Amino acid sequence: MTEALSPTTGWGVLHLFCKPRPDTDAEAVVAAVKAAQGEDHQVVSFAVVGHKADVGFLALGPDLWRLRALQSALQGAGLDVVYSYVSLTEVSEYAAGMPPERTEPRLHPRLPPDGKRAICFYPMSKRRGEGDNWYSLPYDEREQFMQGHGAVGRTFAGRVLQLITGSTGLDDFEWGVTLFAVAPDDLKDVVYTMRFDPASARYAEFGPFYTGMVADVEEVLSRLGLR
Ligand code: 76R
Repeated sequence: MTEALSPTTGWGVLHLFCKPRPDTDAEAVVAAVKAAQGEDHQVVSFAVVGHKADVGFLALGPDLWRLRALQSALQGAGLDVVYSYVSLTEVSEYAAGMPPERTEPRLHPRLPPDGKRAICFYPMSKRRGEGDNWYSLPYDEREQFMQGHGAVGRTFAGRVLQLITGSTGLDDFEWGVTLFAVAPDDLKDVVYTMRFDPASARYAEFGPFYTGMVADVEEVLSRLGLR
């Protein structure tokens, strides 16, 4: 076995968005997911709605090699990866002062959350424009913005769980945003509401959005007609 490559804090996170081929082997997909689970490694499966993909996997855990092995096994099972995102779990610098019972679930989340079967993923960055440049603001101002953001976010408690994973230097945007919600319109509501919050209104830039339904990998493949 190759020696594990792990972040010093937190876990690796790999979002894979796939499409089946005519020769996709559903049982091999199930086996790939099962093999990637265990010893802190988790894989959340979801059916994707819309043309961008058919099935999505959110894999996370300490060893990047193990995430890579999942990608290879899914490809070997006949899935084409049509989009992906690489990031690491993190505690936001503005949440660093929170007690461990608040920060620990950010670094080592247990997924998927109960009762939140609607999922969306999108990558985002904070703007670095000539006028509005997040990174040229003093810390206190950024902290104020993020306190406002957190206060708006907390009004969605119980309906939406956010998983913010950092990707500066790792992938094309600065964070992966994964939202788990009770109902699909909770996703729309939280993202729309955030658009008015200055941290997003002035400073957020977004990549493509992927939406789906969380279920066991067997169920996702059955619902796609693959088994
Ligand atoms: O971790 C915490 O709960 C503390 C408060 C908090 C932080 C620090 C928080 C709460 N967020 C934080 C950080 Mn968030 N969040 C987003 C988006 O679509 C958009 O406009 C933006 C995408 C949504 C929908 C959302 C929802 N958040 C961040 C960061 C990191 C910034 C950094 O470190 O510089 C990003 C990129 C980001 C983006 N946020 C919440 C929510 C919700 C629903 C909450 C309340 C969560 C809760 O109470 O558990």
